[in-house]
Amino acid sequence: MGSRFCFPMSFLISRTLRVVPATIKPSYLASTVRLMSTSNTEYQFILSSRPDPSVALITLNRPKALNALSSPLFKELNQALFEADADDSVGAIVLTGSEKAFAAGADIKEMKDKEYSDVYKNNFLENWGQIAKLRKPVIAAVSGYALGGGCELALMCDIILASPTAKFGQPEINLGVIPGGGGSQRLVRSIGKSRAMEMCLTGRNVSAQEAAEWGMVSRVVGEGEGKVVEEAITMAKEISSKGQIAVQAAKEVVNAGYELTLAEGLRFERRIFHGLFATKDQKEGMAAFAEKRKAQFTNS
Ligand code: CO8
Repeated sequence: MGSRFCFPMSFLISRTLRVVPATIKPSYLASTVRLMSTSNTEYQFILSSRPDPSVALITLNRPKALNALSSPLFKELNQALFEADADDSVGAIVLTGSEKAFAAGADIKEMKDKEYSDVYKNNFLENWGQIAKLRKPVIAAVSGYALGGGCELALMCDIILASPTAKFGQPEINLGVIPGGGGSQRLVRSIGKSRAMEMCLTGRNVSAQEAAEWGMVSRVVGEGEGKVVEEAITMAKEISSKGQIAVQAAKEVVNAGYELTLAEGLRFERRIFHGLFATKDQKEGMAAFAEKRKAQFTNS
């Protein structure tokens, strides 16, 4: 099954090796990256590693700007996501930031002097939503600020785990604009109209606990530096241990539920369910249950 990413060949060929800045605070994340990185590519604004052969960990890494999302950062992020999605050994992807900030929004300093003609003509933000098109599941591990584009980036992921320090918000209203990365649309579907309106119209930050009560995040993970990332990696490993065709199918049908009527969605789910009977993993999974043994999926 091919990726739905569409990158010009020149972009892939012209990627350059860059050195990770030495300013990263020694932490669980940094040590994870140092010890377990298997990626050949080094980046300036992100870290990309494999904490387990089956898990890609991508860490936003602009600490001085609280991981503000810039065009160069998104270029690197899309490349790392593309590589992980295309890597057969990877079953799931974890996206995280720092303890202080998952991401404090789109880079306001990059945007402040842009004109309508620039943003319209160059289709600003068009490539900032690629993460939502991946076939493999993406888990956001959020600590600290997830504001504006940072909140929207988390919402583009399939599962959000939050540390107790996480703060979600859409403060664009304070800048004279509105969410531009799908926040207004995904929030309505995630937490309902009234709460989405409150977030978009007041710009108020929502705590991790409140976000969990509202169903915006799966759960709040116990305290401690790196805990939420550890938990996300454990979850990613668990997902990777399943048959990958069924995993991708499950992601596809859940996402289709965003777009379809109930009748259409139910029909789509049933058709995909039927289709899985053509896979060896279905035969193996059901035989293993009947024989009281662990299934050995071959992703075929
Ligand atoms: N853009 C650029 N720089 C930023 C941003 C940002 N969004 N957020 C923080 N920074 C920079 C600060 O300018 C500061 O830099 P410097 O040291 O050079 O002055 C540094 O990061 C540290 O920030 P603070 O000193 O402000 O740190 P505090 O702990 O005092 O405050 C806050 C932290 C509350 C997070 C504060 O920095 C803040 O309010 N940031 C802006 C939050 C915001 O408004 N975000 C929304 C931006 S608009 C947007 O996201 C549009 C979305 C478009 C779609 C994106 C699709 C993915």
